[in-house]
Amino acid sequence: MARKPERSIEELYENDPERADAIVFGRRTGVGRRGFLKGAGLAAMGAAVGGTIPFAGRMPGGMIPEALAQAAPGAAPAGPKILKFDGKQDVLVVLGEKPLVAETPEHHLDDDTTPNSKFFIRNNGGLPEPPKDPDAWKLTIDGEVNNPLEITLGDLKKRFQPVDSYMVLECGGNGRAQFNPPARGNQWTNGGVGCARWTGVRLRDVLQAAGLKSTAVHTGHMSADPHLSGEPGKLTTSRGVPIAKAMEEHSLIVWGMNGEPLPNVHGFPVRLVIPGWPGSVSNKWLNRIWVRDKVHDGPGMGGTSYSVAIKPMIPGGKADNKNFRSLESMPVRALVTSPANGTELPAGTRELNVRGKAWAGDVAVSRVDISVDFGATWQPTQLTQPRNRYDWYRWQAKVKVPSEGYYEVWARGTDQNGKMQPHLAGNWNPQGYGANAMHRVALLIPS
Ligand SMILES: Nc1nc2c(c(=O)[nH]1)N[C@H]1C(S)=C(S)[C@@H](COP(=O)(O)O)O[C@H]1N2
Ligand SMILES: [Mo]
Repeated sequence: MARKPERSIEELYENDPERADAIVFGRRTGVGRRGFLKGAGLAAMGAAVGGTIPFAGRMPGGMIPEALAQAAPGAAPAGPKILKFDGKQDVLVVLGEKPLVAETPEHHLDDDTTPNSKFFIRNNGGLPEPPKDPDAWKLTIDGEVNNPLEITLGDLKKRFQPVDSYMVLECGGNGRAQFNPPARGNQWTNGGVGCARWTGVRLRDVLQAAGLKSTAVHTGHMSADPHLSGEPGKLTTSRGVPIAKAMEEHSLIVWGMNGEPLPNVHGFPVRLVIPGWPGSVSNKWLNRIWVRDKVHDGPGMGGTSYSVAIKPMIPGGKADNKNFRSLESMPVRALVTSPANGTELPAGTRELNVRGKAWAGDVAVSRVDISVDFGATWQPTQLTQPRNRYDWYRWQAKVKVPSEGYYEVWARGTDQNGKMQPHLAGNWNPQGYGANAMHRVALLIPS
């Protein structure tokens, strides 16, 4: 690789500070960034990225180093708020308190299987009171069926064949913070995702026992979590899927998460896991599946909810509901889980191991490539095949760097259809779905 003259981050900012500032602060990436810039100034920024950028000549114009999108130690007035919650390690970042929403920082997704103690939380309402006798919990299957069922969890476990499966659960809004202008909703970075081993029965087996009528076209999922308004019986969220997705062998009704009963916050005693699609279809605290003769219309269905624009719309503009379709399979995403963003490596490091995870909704991941020179050159990584369908892929690579300085590892997943992650979130929509820009991790090798 040809060495280009080195350029400092200060210089980058000096050329056009207003524009640089607008780029950094035009997107809402977290707490305290503006305070950090104003208070600590350019010197701190230089220190934050280590002063020199060996591949600066290959940096796309106006690109702000990832290091600036994170709080510099000691400089930010307020860092991310860490969740304190029974059963959770102190690693989740709070995105909302009422309802409770918390994401897992990328480097805490380094385990092959995400432990319950690190699994992200997305609630739309309150937490229901956990039942004393979970096996007495009742689940109703009704609507377009020949034999409506009312079955206890205890009977469900006895009557149907149990299944165990590693599956990714990802919030439909994962990546939302990448949108510019900002999209409405929880500002997920990349951590609205986890991969657990789920234990349950196939939804298909249960629907078949109820006997689907020929008029059955969609499911509607109902849950016991109380609405934030306090209004009794009002549903917080009630999503559903076309019958074909419900009948897929991987769509499960589960009670076990990584060998334990579902924690209350994840839907105790029973929930759906409908993999590959926005996490919202996987209703927690499940008490009824209403089989419908039309697309379900519960809260969270229709309009721009969990939907993406069919024809691109003007970013920040007014949405035309007719131009929206429900988001089904989630887009491809690769995450660097080690090293962590902002890691200072030992002086003299010239080669490092990089690893992470990747998944692509309903389809396979065909490759993950990484770059340490701002995308000028890419190298393939080694993919470990999933343990079963809908498990995530684990990937790893060794990369070389030519000198000390500030680097970014960029990771880019490609799915089996050749669809690749973009540099920036595309297809803007008001509620911010489908953002899957490449993950970037800042690294510093001191001299
Ligand atoms: N009953 C109920 N189910 C729900 C939700 C909810 O608020 N209530 N949130 C959904 C959303 S938007 C997501 S992304 C996943 C999150 O699951 P988790 O909190 O177990 O990680 O649950 C889904 N199931
Ligand atoms: Mo979600």
